[in-house]
Amino acid sequence: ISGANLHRNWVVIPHVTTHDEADITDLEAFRVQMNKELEKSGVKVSMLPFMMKAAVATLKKFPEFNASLDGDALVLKNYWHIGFAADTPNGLMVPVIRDVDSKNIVEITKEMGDLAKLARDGKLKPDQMSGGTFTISSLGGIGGIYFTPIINAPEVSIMGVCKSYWKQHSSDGKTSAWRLTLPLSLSWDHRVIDGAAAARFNVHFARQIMEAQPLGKTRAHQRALVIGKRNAAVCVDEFAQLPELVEIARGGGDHHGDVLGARVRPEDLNEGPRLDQGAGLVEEDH
Ligand code: CAO
Repeated sequence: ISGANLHRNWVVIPHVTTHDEADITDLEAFRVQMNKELEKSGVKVSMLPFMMKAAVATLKKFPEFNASLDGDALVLKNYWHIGFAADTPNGLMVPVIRDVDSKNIVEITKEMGDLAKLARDGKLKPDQMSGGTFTISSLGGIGGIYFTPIINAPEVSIMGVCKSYWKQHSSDGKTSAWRLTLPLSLSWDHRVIDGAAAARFNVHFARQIMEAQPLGKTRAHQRALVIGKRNAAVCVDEFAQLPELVEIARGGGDHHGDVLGARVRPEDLNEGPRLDQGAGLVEEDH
């Protein structure tokens, strides 16, 4: 089904792929803990929804990646509809989750499950596969280390992720530690994006994930996760039943007011990283 589109995109778009890696050790521990708490609800969260949140945070910082090329005009999108590649008996399909910025991890997980099932059953409607602004193609459940994902036009970039693996990292050349490492492969349209921007995009994306950390020390705080210590995507999950993973919006204002849809007590936030001194407010050039 997708063969003609893939061929056209490969031929028409000058693709370049930039590879990088992200340390997901802490995020994976958080995900495992979250799934234990969600066990009874039947929801099982995979890495992909976290990747989607990290993608939105990164796309907000690099808007030219969340765009389409219309003739010679680059149209920047101020919404974040993220497609995900799904492997189906009928071949590759790309369902789209709309407004990922305003959905929490559990909502994204459920919608992804529903869309993936529709895709496998051949029941996806055209509007469920259109309007995407960026795509993630995950082979993480299968294997591989790096690959070149094909851009899903009219989008101008796509993130490929492969299976995470344990790798020894050293920050000083003297000591080292085993870290769970996620390979990233970002393909980008060279008519729109240059190599330096693509490398910065990957570094920022990886940092969103790497710096993800629970907000505080108590049980309630540990359900709260910050993605990006001092930047856009701050996920907060308060009391167990229905985790509220939210994003602190960019822009000014008191950060408690910026927590979208969360029921978070200021004291919960204050025990964590100094959100009041920058989360979601600081433009940091990682
Ligand atoms: N590293 C290690 N393990 C990973 C992982 C990663 N990056 N990503 C997922 N996994 C694990 C999951 O945790 C899960 O493990 P458990 O069963 O032990 O919990 C297992 O792999 C299966 O995950 P999944 O693939 O079912 O779930 P997902 O949310 O990661 O992906 C979907 C969902 C629909 C994207 C996937 O099923 C799929 O179709 N992938 C193929 C996409 C594809 O074809 N891309 C290529 C396009 S170019 O031709």
